[in-house]
Amino acid sequence: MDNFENIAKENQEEVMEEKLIKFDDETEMDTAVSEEYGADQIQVLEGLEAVRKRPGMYIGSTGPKGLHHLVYEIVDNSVDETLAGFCTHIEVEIHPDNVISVRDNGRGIPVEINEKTGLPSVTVVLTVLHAGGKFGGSGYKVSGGLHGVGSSVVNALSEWLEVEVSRDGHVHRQRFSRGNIETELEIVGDTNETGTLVKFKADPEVFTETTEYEFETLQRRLRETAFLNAGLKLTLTDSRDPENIVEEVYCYEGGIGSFVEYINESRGLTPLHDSAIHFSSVSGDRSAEVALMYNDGYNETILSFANNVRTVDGGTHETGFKTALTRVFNDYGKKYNILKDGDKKLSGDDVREGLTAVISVKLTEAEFEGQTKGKLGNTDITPLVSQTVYEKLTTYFEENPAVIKAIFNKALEAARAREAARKARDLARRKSALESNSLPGKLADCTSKDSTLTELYIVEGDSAGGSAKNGRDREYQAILPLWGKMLNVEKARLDKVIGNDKLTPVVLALGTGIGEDFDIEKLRYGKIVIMADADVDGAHIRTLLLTFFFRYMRPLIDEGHVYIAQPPLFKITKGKKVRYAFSDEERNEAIEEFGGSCDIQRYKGLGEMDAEQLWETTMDPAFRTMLRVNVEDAMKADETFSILMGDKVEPRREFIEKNAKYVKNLDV
Ligand code: TSJ
Repeated sequence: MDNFENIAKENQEEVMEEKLIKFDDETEMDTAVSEEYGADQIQVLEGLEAVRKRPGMYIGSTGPKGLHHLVYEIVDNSVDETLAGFCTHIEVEIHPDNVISVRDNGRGIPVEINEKTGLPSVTVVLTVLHAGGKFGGSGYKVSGGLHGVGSSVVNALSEWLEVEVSRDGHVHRQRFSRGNIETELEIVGDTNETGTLVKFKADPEVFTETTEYEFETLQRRLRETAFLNAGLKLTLTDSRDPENIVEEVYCYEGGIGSFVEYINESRGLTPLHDSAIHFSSVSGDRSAEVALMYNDGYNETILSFANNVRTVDGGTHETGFKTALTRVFNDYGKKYNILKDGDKKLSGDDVREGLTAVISVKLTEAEFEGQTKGKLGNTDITPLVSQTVYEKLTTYFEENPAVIKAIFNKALEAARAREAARKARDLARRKSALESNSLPGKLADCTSKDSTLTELYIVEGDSAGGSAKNGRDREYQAILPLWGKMLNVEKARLDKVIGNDKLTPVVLALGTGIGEDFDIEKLRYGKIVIMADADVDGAHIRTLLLTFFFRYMRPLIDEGHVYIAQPPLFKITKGKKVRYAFSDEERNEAIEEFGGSCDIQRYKGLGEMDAEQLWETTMDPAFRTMLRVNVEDAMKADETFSILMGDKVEPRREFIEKNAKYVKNLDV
């Protein structure tokens, strides 16, 4: 706590600013509080029987929550006196037998006789149920009308309640039981001080579950009140055990700035900057105050309040804050060229990662919405909050480059992490699509399910695919035609190719899955044969497929499942004699053997062969030759792929020029 108080002291400048605003508030208040407060302004509305009949309607529950609510209702009256500028110290004590006392050093509740009722004002305050504003519309502005409608409710639900008002040189006292007057208001002494003391005992007939207060619950609430009202001193004393009287003091000159520092510290988070960023502004009868601090964690904590009441579900003030925060970051990033791409923007989540913030607004007639009334609904507070945050935070960013550098980097990192997470999600989605048991529509499967005997031919182009389908051995050979032109995706990265689902049919046909999920046991074919033209396009397809297998299905390569078909380059015919040649040498040999003057056909593509020719030359296990791909081949393909598909144009052109011959020779 010592440490924490030190942090609070470092905020001297912000405190100064706040004081100035408080003065503004006060002048506002002076005109706001009725020029001549009169007891006759108090509206007499309803009896207290209703409260005892249905206590839950007034305090929410008669359990521990409702019990503690009694204390809050009383304390709120003193806080209002603070907001009015007349109270600096509030003392709360839990006495033996769970009697509560609340004492403040404000002006003291007025005691003069109220015209309408003929009763002292203080008696009216404690015995008449006030609906809505405390003293009707005209008495108070910001301070009044916030709370204080509940003091008579507390009285009604107390076995007994005593009030002592120090005012006009005297101490005035009155006692009630279950909301009924037990003694008239009487002067019991003289004093030159002012203030109000209320002491009460919750009625066990109402709070049947428990009348025992929890120190920590009251502690939390009073500390929060201290943070929300900078400079206000609150004392909590527990004297239930005379042997062990506990007293704590809560007072924060740094207000909600200290609040965010306290939250970070109590959660063990390391702040990214020395002290909270804290600012506020007042406009007419509304005010907005915001404090924020970034830590090295990943959560966002935003606590918002309207008229010192916590708005658990946020609302219009929180919306204004979030909108402005995102805008400040993006405008700053654009101005200083940190966010360069036109489309690159930080999201709200990005700029709120590791953020702790407290938003506190004060306004007349706050509207609390939603099922639990935890959401502020006043729309006119949004622009006040967003303008304040935008202007003051932008200024702060400009004036504290070191601080903003750390914060901005964190937001950028958050954006990167989010992008990476999105990609991982996409990949996971793709993976699950790749693991489905369905087979690609274009696959002409074989009838045998014995993967030691079956072969999958991956064939370039639809027409070659058609020939392969008709020429194959249906029992053991499956055909999967691949897309036609491969060069169109030359510049695409491999992951993009996968993203485009170009390779999905291959993965589905093999049945193994990819990457970490690859399972060789699920492989549906013992041999995977890549069958493509003996030209540049064909070389590209081989390179792509080998690289893909090498990177994502490595065991296929390691265990020798991948082959490259070797279609002939020439058909040599003389009369009825036919010979296929796979190289210039073989061609010349055949010509010599046939005795010269032969008919020579050069195959430019697989599509030029009919089904029978393709079977005879390339697919018939009795005749064909195939290259089994080893790890070195695949690694070379991977390298080639990197050059071919890489971003750098120069090495790619160089490579293609240098290897033009190679490529023609099927050397992938
Ligand atoms: F209402 C209550 F009894 F629950 C209660 C009220 C309990 C406690 C502990 C404190 C208070 C309270 C009320 N503290 N300070 C005040 N102030 C007034 O009621 C007050 C004083 C002066 C004037 C004025 O215009 O002169 C107006 C008000 C409302």
